[in-house]
Amino acid sequence: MTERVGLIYDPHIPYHDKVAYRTAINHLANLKPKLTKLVIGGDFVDFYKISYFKSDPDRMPFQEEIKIAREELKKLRNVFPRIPIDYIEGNHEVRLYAHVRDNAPELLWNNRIEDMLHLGARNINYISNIARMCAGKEPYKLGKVYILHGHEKKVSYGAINLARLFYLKCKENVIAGHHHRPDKSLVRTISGQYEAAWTVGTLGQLSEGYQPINDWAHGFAYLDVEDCGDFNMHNRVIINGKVREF
Ligand SMILES: [Mn+2]
Repeated sequence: MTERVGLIYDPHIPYHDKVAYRTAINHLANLKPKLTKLVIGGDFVDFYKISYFKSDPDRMPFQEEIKIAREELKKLRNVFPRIPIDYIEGNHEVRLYAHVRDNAPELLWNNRIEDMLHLGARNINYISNIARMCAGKEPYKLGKVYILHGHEKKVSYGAINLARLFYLKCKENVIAGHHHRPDKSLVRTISGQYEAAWTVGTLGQLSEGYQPINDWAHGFAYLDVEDCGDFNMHNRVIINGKVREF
């Protein structure tokens, strides 16, 4: 049986692009055959107010960010009521851990992101690739392709050949987000194997104050994974509200 896995990256809720986010979710919800799994690829929540970077005092309070993130996770679960949802940690999720560690380390045990976002109640499985690798395990993988957020390995923000750089860092099939820019790269190894890397676009806003000029694009993806682990990647961009192949 082929698994069909939806992939959404970087909505940065509550600062998501509502049209792009809704377009991606609707598209994934209406696929035929249907999704058998959904993966949130990280930076689902922005955690703006607890960033290391200086924050704009006019932005919404932290508790409001959390409230909206919980509501969006509840809505997402309602759209996909029966399939597994895996949530991979991004660098913005790490902000919660880092904030508590640096300001109230005694409370670290009682401030897990899984609890704060009510992931248990939504039956959403939280995965940290960094924690897995520190424990000697592989990062999250679907068939023969690794699924990263993208912060697990330093790749220059100014990279031109973004997907190729990810491939060169990982040296196996890999999909990542984090850079908010879709890209792809295919290589053929000396033994004749094909390997590839993809980056997926963002569902956040395309103009953030910290980097107003950029070549970000809205996007999402889905992946058909065969029993043998071979897979077909469907990377998509959203341009003028329309979903396009990339
Ligand atoms: Mn990120």
